[in-house]
Amino acid sequence: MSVQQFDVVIVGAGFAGMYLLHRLRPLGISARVVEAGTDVGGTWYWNRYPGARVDIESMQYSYQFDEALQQEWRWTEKYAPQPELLKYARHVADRFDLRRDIQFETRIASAVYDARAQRWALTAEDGSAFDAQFVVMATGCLSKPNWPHIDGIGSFAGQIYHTAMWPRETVDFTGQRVAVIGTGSSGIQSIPVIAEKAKQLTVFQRTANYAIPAHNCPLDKDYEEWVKGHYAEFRAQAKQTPPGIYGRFRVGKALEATPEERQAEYEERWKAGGLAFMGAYGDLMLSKEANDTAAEFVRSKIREIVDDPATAESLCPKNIIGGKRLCVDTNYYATYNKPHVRLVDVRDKPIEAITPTGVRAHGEDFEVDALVFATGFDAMTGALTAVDIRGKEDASLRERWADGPISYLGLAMADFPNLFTVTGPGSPSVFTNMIPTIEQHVDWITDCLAWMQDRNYTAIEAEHDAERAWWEHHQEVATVGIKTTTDSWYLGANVHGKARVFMPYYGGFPDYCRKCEEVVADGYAGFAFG
Ligand code: NA7
Repeated sequence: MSVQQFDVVIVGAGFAGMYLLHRLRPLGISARVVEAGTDVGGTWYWNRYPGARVDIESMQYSYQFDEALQQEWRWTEKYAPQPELLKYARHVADRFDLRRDIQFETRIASAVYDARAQRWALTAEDGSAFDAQFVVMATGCLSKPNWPHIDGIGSFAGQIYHTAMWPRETVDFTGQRVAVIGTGSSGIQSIPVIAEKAKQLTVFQRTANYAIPAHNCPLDKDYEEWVKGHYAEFRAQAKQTPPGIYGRFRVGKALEATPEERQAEYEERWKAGGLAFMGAYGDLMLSKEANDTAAEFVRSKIREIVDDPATAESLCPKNIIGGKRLCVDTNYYATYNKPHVRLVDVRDKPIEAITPTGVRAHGEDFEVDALVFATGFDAMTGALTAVDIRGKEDASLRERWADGPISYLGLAMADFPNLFTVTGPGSPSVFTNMIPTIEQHVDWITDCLAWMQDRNYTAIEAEHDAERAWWEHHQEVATVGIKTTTDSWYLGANVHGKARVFMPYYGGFPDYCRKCEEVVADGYAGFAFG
């Protein structure tokens, strides 16, 4: 196969890859997006499981780079379901004529830097080869599925699914006995929908999670009009909040409120629904005692909703609220009131094995027709280390990150010149509204390439000192408060054998953006150019 040459190869055609391609075109920079799937959409291409839906309101979870796009596109629901999100991604691809520069069904396997030529050689699993001056990994934070280490996983004779690799064909569970393993966001969204069809549903729960009702509904037309009439203002305000989401975030302390005031505040937020629940007080993630007040409120709701006291108790999370990512649900807890739905708590006694007929746990054989793994992702680093990336002097990213990642601003790594990561470890990414965060990174990378073009620079590399200093700051910020007291995918704790290092930047979107702007104002401080 002949080697295709470009200025930039972008890996991944999700929201990041698509927007980057669009931004590079006016600069006259030749770019090719290489995508493993058959279509654009990234997360929303792969995660087609029943009930998959965004957990940030659609009016916010959307691009803002093009005014006509954000005015003309119409979401139908408060929280868009996966098919609509995929439709949106496809619409953007068509609207901006992106497909002609995207190569689908091509999974990059390796990227090797030639320091003399200052170019990258990329090879795909199918043998396709690319030669590029720059590589941008737009591979997403939650894109490498995590399969648990359970004996006999390959022996199951029925249908096996992973929520993050859901088939494109409709899966019909009507009349089937189904097991779901995992109760993170994907499990919590899919369980109620699977329960509607399945004859019998058994859920294997290792860690109970907090879920706040979405109260999803058709998008209110007046609200849509109001937002569209004030989009610029609305987006600007969102940028000033730590998660980059427009909403009510209070700074007052839970511990300074009376029990009655707290109850009223939590009730109001429960009724409003969604992730904004954690915006009730400023100290919820700073003090365990404050956190307990919110956690206990949610536990009381679970006990109210779930009829069987033993099941309710199992469903009550023991961790702090907000340690793992909060889930946003529709009928999750109430699903356990259905007579054909059973919860099996595998916290103290892990699943013993997958057998040809089902799941063995607690010495019991649970016979099922279909097995759904809702076991999440090798988050933040998984999709990056899945590619054999070799920088200067054959430095391997996989080896460099064996004890946990290190990156300058989540954008670039020392010894890996001309390589950028969109929303990489060390950037706020998953703590924020992903699309605006992606836009911020893509704008930064594009501006940087334009700046280099103007000065005839051909190589850029993060400096070791800057990388180390940023990483130290990032780790320091992570330990402020109680976030890291819970095992979570933020820490890599969900993946067997993965180093335990906190990965997303916890200092908030506004501070992070300021830092990125300062770096630019300082002539790209912390980067060396050649
Ligand atoms: P998550 O949130 O990582 O959830 C995965 C779930 O799978 C979680 O409940 C895990 O329990 C469970 N799990 C993993 N391995 C096992 C084994 N061996 N036995 C039993 N249970 C297991 O992934 P999601 O896909 O739900 O959501 C990821 C993000 O996507 C989400 O946070 C949103 O941002 C969107 P554990 O908690 O590790 O004990």
